[in-house]
Amino acid sequence: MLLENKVVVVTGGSRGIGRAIALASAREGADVAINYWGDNDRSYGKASAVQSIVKEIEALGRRAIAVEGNVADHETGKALIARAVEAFGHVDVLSSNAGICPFHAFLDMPPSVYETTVAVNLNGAFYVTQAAANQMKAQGTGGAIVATSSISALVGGGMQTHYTPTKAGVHSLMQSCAIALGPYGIRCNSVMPGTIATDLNAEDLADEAKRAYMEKRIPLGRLGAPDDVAQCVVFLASDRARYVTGASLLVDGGLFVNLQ
Ligand code: RM4
Repeated sequence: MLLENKVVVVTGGSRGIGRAIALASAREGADVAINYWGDNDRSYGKASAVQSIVKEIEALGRRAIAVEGNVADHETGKALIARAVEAFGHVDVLSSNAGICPFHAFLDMPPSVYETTVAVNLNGAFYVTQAAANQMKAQGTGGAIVATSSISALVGGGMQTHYTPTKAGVHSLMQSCAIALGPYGIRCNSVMPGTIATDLNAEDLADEAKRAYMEKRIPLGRLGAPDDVAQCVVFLASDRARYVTGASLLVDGGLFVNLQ
């Protein structure tokens, strides 16, 4: 078990990649604090999305709590960490995963779309990372922070001019935090998912031509699944990556390198 008796905090953990990270962490022996915001997704039967993942984790014999909060609010990270410590006694891993990607053209993008995307994806990552790092430092036993950056930190998207800078910023945040937090034994790394089929891009990929184009560009021949990313997050969070910090891991099926 790679995360035996660890406490893992996941932001944006009710759906998509975050949900997979929460589940994968529990399967590897962790208790999980799951942040969510606006959980109006009823795709998981009668229970809300977050309650269904809590039940799924408890069915594995691990503990889980659901904590609502918008990571864009600088108080949310502190409250989330406090609830995790209250419930489980300590925090060992932060998966800073919460993010949005409202696809939008550049020239007529309203300030609200730009500012909300930056507030959630970048400011949110900063505040939650800061809150978790302060708790880890106080505990004195190190820790691991894994941010969900993106292939979009490295390449652009015509409908993502607001989004790609935030993913580049998340990657850079982990690089600088690796330096600032190394003295406390806190490792900071990022995963860079490629095109992973989640509700974040369901509308975008509902366009069959777009979906076929993306699949054709991926050497492994398929869109990614959330658990493809979650397994890499578990690795970076685990002691197997004990000498890895300030690094990033592309999880994209070869999409980034595929020029021709
Ligand atoms: C990723 C990448 C994918 C897109 C998601 C929403 O960073 O750009 O292609 O589907 O974001």
